[in-house]
This record gives sequence, structure tokens and C-alpha cells, in this order.
Amino acid sequence: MERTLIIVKPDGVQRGLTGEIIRRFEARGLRIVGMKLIQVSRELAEKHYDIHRERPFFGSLVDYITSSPVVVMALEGTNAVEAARGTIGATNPAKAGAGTIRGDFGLEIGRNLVHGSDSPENGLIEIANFFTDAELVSWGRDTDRWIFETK
Ligand code: DAT
Ligand code: MG
Repeated sequence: MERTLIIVKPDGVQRGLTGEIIRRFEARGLRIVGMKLIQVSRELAEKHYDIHRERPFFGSLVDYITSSPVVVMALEGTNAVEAARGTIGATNPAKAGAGTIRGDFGLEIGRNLVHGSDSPENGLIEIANFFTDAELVSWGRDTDRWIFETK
């Protein structure tokens, strides 16, 4: 089943929104298969944001994600990547719809609270950057058949 990497960024953790953010993904039906609080190193941050290396905001992106602890999650479900990005909202919170995490809790692009992978391929790559195999748990929920039409 499809997997995505979610990061509650430093502002989300510092503002006490971690639980609210996790709640929204859980309520959506996504299954948590990995989760931990970590301090991201500059090395890991630069790897995670490598595709943005040439962008003018790369330095501030790395500074932001390493500025304070984050909560990283691997989530699994049907269309996990697209579903999670819908729950997160547009990159710029000023343009994110009400009802999305960024639209409900954010104002600025450099404080947009949460990361979600942008493709199933990148989901797997990003999860492997943040989690060891031993930190990921394949499991079934008793509610799965009420969320997934086919398992
Ligand atoms: P997303 O996080 O929605 O996947 P992205 O992958 O295009 O967005 O960019 C990664 C992060 O970089 C994004 O969460 C915020 C920052 N960012 C993107 N575009 C930016 C811009 N034009 N100015 C400043 N920061 C930007
Ligand atoms: Mg992105």
C-alpha cells in the first residue's frame, strides 16, 4: 500500500499542534507505520531538500527544519500521498483552503507547519532517509475494512 513521509515541522511542534496534526491524518484514515520525535541534522535536512538546493530559499529551509525538534511519521493508505497533501493544503498557507492544516494554522510560506511527500516514489525515498527498517511496523487495524474497500 502507498506510503508518504509526513513531518510536523519545528513551528508545529513548538506551537503544541503536533497532536492536532496527527489527529487529522488519523481521522482521514491513514495508518501510522512509523513515528518519532527527532532533531534533524543539517546533513539530513540538506539530503531531504536536495531538489531545492539551487533555489534562493534553500538556506532558510535548512535553517527552519533544523531549528527545533520535529515529529516525523510514515503513513500508509490508499492514495496516501495525494490524500495527505490534500489534508496539508497549498504550500503557501495564505493560499491554503480553510479546513487544511496550513489554511487553518498558518500564515507564511516559511512557517507552513508540515511536510508531505509529493509522489509515491519520493514517499519511499524520504521514508528511507528518516527511518530504519526496524522503525517501521507493518500492521493491520481492526477498522481497516471500514476505511479501505479492498485490502
Ligand atoms: P511543499 O512543502 O508544499 O511540498 P515544495 O516542495 O515546493 O512545497 O517546497 C518545499 C518547501 O520550501 C515549502 O514547504 C516551503 C518552501 N518554499 C517553497 N517555495 C518557496 C518560495 N517561493 N519561497 C520561500 N519558500 C518556499
Ligand atoms: Mg515538496
